[in-house]
Order: sequence, then C-alpha cells, then structure tokens
Amino acid sequence: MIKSRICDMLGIQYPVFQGGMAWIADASLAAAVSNAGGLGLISSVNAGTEVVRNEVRKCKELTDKPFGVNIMLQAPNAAEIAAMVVEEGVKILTTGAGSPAQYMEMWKAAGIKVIPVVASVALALKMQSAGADAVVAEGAESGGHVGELHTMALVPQIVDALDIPVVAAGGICDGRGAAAAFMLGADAIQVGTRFLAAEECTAHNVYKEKILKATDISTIVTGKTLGHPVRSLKTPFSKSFAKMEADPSVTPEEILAFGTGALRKAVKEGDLNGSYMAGECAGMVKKIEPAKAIVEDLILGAEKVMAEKAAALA
Ligand code: TUI
Repeated sequence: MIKSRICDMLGIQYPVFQGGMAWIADASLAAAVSNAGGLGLISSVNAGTEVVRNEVRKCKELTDKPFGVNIMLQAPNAAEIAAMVVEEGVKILTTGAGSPAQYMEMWKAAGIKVIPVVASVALALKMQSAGADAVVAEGAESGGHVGELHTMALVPQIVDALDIPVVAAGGICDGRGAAAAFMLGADAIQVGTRFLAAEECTAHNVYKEKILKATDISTIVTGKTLGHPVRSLKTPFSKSFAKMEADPSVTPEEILAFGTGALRKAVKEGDLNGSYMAGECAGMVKKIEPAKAIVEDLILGAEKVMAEKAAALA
C-alpha cells in the first residue's frame, strides 16, 4: 500500500489530504476522510470563529484519527481562528491565500504541524525557513483561490527546492492523477473537488448536481482584475462577474459587492446566483459515494496504474 514520510509525520494511514474547502469542509466531511485513513480538514471559512470551534469539537467526537483545520489567511477573522486552534488543541494546520509567517512561532510552540499552501517556489522556501513541516503545492487547476502556475510545473520545482515533504494539489481526481503527483516527487496528494461528491459532504444538493454534470470546460477563472483569481463553475453568476471585470465603467468596489457572500449562497442554499467553486477536474467526478470509497479509489487506483504502466512501458 502506498505510504510516505508524511504518513508517519501526521499519524495517517494514506497520504491523502481532503482540501479545506471554504463553507464546505466541516466536521462531517473531515471526520469521514480521517476515519477512512486520509487527513480530513475543516475550513475556517464559515459563519464565524465560534462555528468553526464547534466543528472542531464535533470532529473530535466523530473520529479518534488525526484531522486538521485550514486557515484562510485573507479572512477578516484569521487572527481569531489562529488563536482558537491553539485553544482547542488542533494538531495539524494548513493555511491558504497568503503567508502565515506571523503565526508560525505561536503554532510551533503549541506543537502544531504547520503545512502552508503555496503557489510558488519563493513562498515555499520562505515557509520552509520559517519552520513549516511540509507544504501543499497547489496548481491553478484547483477550485477557489488560485495562483498562476499549474500542478505539472509547480510541483517538481517545489520538490527540487525543498527538503520538507510536498503535498501536490490541483487537478488530482483519481488514481491516475495521484500516481502522476507521486511521479512528480510529491509525498502526498490533496483533493478537493472529488470530495464535493462525498456522501458526507454537506454542501447543497444543487452544488453536488452541478459537479456531477460538469464537463472539461465547465470552469472559469474570475477575479484577476481584483488581485484574487478564483476558479468556479461557469454559471450566470460567474459569467456576469467576468463581464463586469471587462467593463471599464464598473468599479472594483462594485464587482466586490456583487461577489460578496456568493460562495455561501451556493453551498448553503443552492442559489443559482451563487459562486460554485470547483477545480478543472469537476468533469471527472461521476458519482456520489462515501469518502472512504474516494480515498481508497485514489490510493488503490494509483497503485494499479503505476504497476500497469511500468509493465506496459517496459
Ligand atoms: O486558499 C485557497 N483556496 C481558496 S480560499 C477560498 S475562500 C474565498 N472566498 C471568496 C472569494 C475568494 C476566496 C476559496 N478557495 N487555496 C490555497 C492557495 N493559496 N492557493 C493559492 C494560494 C496562495 C497564493 C499566493 C498562497 C500564497 C500566496 O502568496 C501570497 C503572498 O503573500 O506571498
């Protein structure tokens, strides 16, 4: 069975992280992934710090396996969340959308394993120097907030530059993608979009149906003009957003106001005027299934494809 140094570091069975998807990744999904032997992550982007604290407590009841919290650094309550996870004894953190350098000392003193999500070699090196235990190298195939480089080029460049383990993310959806990530030098994979279709994912059914119906060309990146590009499904909302960005008479403030709350509306209400964040691999997600089946398919699928390809190419 596939194993790597990150399994020993975190006490997990399989080197599979579930992405800390904003508004989506709650105790239900995180515990299911952790119980399946992967690393479940709870998102800090929810209805306030106390709600996230409650999800952490719920997750402790649902699993005795390791799990973590993902901290979205651009969120207004990021500092509050950074302190809350220490209070609650969370042992593993991933961070996104910025540099967590200012919190590193506090987290390391609390014995927390810190795994920043990075989108460039420069930030990856900075994080390694700051004491990160590993990094997630996230390519722009991902859903949500994205960097510029894509997984195929980003992962090996970060692997070459760092000594600490590297988790590959972005566009990984099945055993083939997982195997490819390991070939690029990754020690683990992080998967978001496919877990949207987990039975234990509590996102609205409309969201799940949209993922199942997606094709290869179903996503679009908006928000570049605002300095925070976001990949989501093409919907009337995201198309209007893109049109506003291309219209010089619309101000950035107006665009921001248009986008505010859009992800919550999609996840919680299935509102068609919401933002359905998803990665490029949405077109490969074909069925709703338990998180355990997804984790096992990723790992067993990778083993199978690696063995078959090695034989076929010999
Ligand atoms: O953070 C993510 N993905 C996200 S956050 C999010 S919440 C949201 N809600 C509404 C609108 C927009 C976003 C949805 N998806 N992924 C991790 C990630 N981090 N991807 C890229 C980066 C990144 C990019 C630049 C990390 C650091 C960075 O460097 C900036 C710096 O400070 O050097």
